[in-house]
Amino acid sequence: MREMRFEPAARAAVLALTLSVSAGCGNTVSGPSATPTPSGPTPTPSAPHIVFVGQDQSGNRLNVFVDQASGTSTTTIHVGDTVQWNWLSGTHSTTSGICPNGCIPDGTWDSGVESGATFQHTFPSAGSYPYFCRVHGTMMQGTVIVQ
Ligand SMILES: [Cu+2]
Repeated sequence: MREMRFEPAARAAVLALTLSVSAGCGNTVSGPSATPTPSGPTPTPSAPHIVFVGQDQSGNRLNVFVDQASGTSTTTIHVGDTVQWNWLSGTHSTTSGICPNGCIPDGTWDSGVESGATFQHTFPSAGSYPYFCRVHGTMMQGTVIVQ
């Protein structure tokens, strides 16, 4: 095995690192070597798509869902993406289902009635996912389109 040679500066850095690690009293070592490595076949997920709940883009408190990107109640994402609803005012839910004759939850997701909350749902399959607010019903609906 070939002998490793360090420049004096590198030798000092190694010595300093060794000292700082050994001074850690057995606690978990932090730093570059402690960075967890993602495991599993799933690629690094993208940041969630944000939908504002209870406030329009002008800051008016309304019974609306407003997608941050589209500015409408429709959110368009890709398979595997996550939507995060951020409650900005009022008391609402994000509940999957449709409102033909009263709003019927379909069980795909339901935040429950909340205020000042956040709620996330990840969409593993393509499709169109309508949702509504349990408090405001047909007045307050949105759609997630997963491509
Ligand atoms: Cu509502």
